[in-house]
Amino acid sequence: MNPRALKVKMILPALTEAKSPFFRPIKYSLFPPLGLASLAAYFGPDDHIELQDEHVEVLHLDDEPDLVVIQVYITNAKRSYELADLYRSRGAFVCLGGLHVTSLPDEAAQHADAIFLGPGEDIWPQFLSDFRANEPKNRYESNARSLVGAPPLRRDLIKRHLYLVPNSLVVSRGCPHECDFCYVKAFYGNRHFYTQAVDDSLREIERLPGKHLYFLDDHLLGNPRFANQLFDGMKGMGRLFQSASTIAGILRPDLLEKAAEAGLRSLFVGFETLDPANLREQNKIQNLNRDYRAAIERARDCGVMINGSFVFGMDGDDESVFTRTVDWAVSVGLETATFHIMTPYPGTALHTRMVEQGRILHSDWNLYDTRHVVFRPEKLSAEALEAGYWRAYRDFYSWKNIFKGAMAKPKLGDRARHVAYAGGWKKFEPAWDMLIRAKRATQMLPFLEQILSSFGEHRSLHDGPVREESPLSLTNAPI
Ligand code: B12
Ligand code: SF4
Repeated sequence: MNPRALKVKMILPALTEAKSPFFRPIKYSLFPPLGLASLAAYFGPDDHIELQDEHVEVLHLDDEPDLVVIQVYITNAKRSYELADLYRSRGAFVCLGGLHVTSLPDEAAQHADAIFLGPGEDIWPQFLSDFRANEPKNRYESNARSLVGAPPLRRDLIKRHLYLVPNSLVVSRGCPHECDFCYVKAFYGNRHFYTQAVDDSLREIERLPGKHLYFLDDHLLGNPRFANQLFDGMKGMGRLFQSASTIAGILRPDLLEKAAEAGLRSLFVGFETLDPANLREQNKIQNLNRDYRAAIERARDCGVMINGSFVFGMDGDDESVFTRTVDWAVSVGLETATFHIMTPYPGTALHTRMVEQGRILHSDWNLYDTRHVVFRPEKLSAEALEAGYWRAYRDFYSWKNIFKGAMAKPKLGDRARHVAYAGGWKKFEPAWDMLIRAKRATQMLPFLEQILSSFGEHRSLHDGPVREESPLSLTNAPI
């Protein structure tokens, strides 16, 4: 370890390797590894960095880097540790950080030379300076919660052509709320929501080519003052964008209109459950007494499509929850919906509660993917919960329900558009997969932009003739 140029390997491992026959390209080829690209920005101009994302490429593991940097989240933890052990056996210095390391540092430490807890903007430059001085510590814990002065992320290291949404960005971290099942408080601690300076966000947007943007922020409308200024700055940029927010964020007067004017076309929204007792149990109090239907209609009036997210398996859920939820989502005309089996991530209040109640079934992190039951549900068997989850997806995306959902909309044009969007995601998935396997993911972007742009225009289309459009709602899809 000396001031010489470093050979660095940065890896985002995947649970299912890109070469596996079980790999679902469409889901995993959406977003580039922004976390690693932001850490890469702290290296010097002479350092040689290779960034590999196993979700979209086969890792080559025959190299001999000085430093290996691995991002660990829950479902890639096992694979991360395998890779870490491999590189350590070759003498590389291995750093592990990210959400899972923060939740379970002692587990991660067995596979690392240094572990990193929390966001990297303060501890990563500190480590690099220690490392170059031959004095690396084996544990770094982040205290700062600020993005001020953070260098722009190294987009040159991202293989844009492999992603459907290369123009992903984050302008804030965390979320102002504290839902019990969510990673946010476990990762960020008590100061769990902060934003960039608006000017930095606008500069980042300007670096991105084309029209389409995906803000991967947990709650883009979470700080109304910041969001207002951001949308003011974006007005006239000709962008189309997607992001996530809450029902309260949508219902707030004026903000959504401003967002739509700046180019917002779709929002991922956590409805989670239709049962107020479940909301209280999960501390999702910001959803209590909110009119879900009014929020959906308001979004639609602004030309913003909603991907509703729902969680199954809370203590109030019994066998009826699947049909009730799907029927409701269809009745309000949601174009796309994402379903999850409740999953207690280590470090969350939900996990603590489940451990205290002796309800955790196992710690096979590969199965903590929100598609498997890893705890003992209250009013359902684990089998019934898994079966109901798959049935909900099948039922929601059945042609019968797609047409029924379309009929929930008063205008003819909106109905046709609904069928195109909702049908596009599930029914045409094999065609998109083919393109992705051919490493041409970005070639789908113009289609996406065309659709998003027509969605925003629908307010002025009234009941007139509907234009032909591609049935695509991919980036409104479940992540
Ligand atoms: C994009 C995304 C994905 C992408 C891929 C990941 C990617 N490209 O980064 C895809 C679509 C593949 C994905 C899949 C899944 N995801 Co995901 N995903 C996200 C999302 C929305 C954004 C990630 C991001 O870019 N953040 C912004 C960057 C800047 O932050 P960051 O990545 O956290 O990096 C910072 C720190 O973590 C830290 N850091 C990270 N690594 C390291 C390493 C070192 C050495 C250091 C010093 C620091 C450090 O420093 C970085 C800068 O501050 C997050 C939610 C979120 N807002 O973060 C969920 C999230 C990470 N996903 C999550 C989950 C659960 C999943 C799935 C299991 C869900 C599912 N139902 O399928 C699957 C996994 C599938 C599988 N088979 O493995 C959870 C993780 C929970 C946990 N405890 O691990 C999150 C937090 C969502 C949530 N709200 O629960 N996901
Ligand atoms: S509102 Fe969403 S992002 Fe915020 S804490 Fe709750 S689940 Fe997490």
